[in-house]
Amino acid sequence: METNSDGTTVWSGRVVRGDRGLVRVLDHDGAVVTARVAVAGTDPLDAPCVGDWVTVARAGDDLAVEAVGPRRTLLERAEPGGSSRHQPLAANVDTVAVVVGLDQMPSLEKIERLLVVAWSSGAAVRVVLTKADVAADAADVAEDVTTHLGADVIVCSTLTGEGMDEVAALAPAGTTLALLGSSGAGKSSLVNALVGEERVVTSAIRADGRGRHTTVRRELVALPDGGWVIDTPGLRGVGVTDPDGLAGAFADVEELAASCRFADCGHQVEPGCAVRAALDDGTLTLRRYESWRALQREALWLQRRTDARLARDQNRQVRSMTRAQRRLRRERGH
Ligand SMILES: Nc1nc2c(ncn2[C@@H]2O[C@H](COP(=O)(O)OP(=O)(O)O)[C@@H](O)[C@H]2O)c(=O)[nH]1
Ligand SMILES: [Mg+2]
Ligand SMILES: [Zn+2]
Repeated sequence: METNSDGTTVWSGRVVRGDRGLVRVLDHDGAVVTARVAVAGTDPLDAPCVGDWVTVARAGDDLAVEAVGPRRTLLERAEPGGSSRHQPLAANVDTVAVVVGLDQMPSLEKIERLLVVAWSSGAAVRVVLTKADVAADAADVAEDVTTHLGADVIVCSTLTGEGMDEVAALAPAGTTLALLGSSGAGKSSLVNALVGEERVVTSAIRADGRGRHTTVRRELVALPDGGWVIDTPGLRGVGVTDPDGLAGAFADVEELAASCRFADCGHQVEPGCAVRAALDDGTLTLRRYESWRALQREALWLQRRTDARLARDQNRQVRSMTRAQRRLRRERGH
């Protein structure tokens, strides 16, 4: 902590919770304070989010976030419905666990989408299949996910404790684990099991088997062994933001595509297409190929929209600058 000549004190801490205009920040003494966000900027990505390291200035009773530290990684999603604005979910994450409840096993495509979002963050990625106690075929499902999605899988249960050591090993001291998955998947239960006490509210599954929204705000929790875990809210949808994110989630397909004869191969009719060859000999399933194409289309479409918006914003800025300059010249009598 530093004290400035005007009596304000400045210290740094980590955002444990984000709300519009206000954040909760954990300081070095383990106290959590509420600070207003004084950082300028209109892009939601510039606002401090859970996991950010921030500088907070205190002047009397007023606490304000003055600066957001550089982010090593950023878990973000495009808001569903084709918005070109990205929403930050968690910053400075080392590992993203895509959490899937074995009781309501989603389609491989849904998991693939979550994997693309997870890989786009720049963090390491795991699939955590939880509620193993209710599934007779947990091992088979795990093998399916590994072979079809190429992801490393942990099977666990917060009820029996099975696999929980492996989950805990995802957040060693000094590192941050983020849990990503749909509502009711079992994320908050994992946080509670890692912490060893009831820290976040879990919800009963509704009679129709669908989860309910209970974790209203994202929350970062410090673990007893020095690691951190971030419980993200059950998202109804996650849009992929970044075509490059597909490289992690579809490493197998992208590797094939890289060995096509033509660099701009469309994988349709081109000779020497390694992707079509793999489809023909069965090493690549049509399901995975089509999933790859669909997510790629979505990411590219969104990227074009984002680029168009950025260009628009920039044009607007240039126009208003030109106007200001013209006004200035007029006032000076030129
Ligand atoms: N049988 C069983 N139920 C679980 C397990 N983990 C979570 N649940 C239940 O699944 C429901 C949703 O869990 P919750 O942690 O709130 O999911 P979240 O929405 O992803 O945070 C709750 O009723 C939990 O009690 C588990 O390992 N085994
Ligand atoms: Mg929850
Ligand atoms: Zn090809």
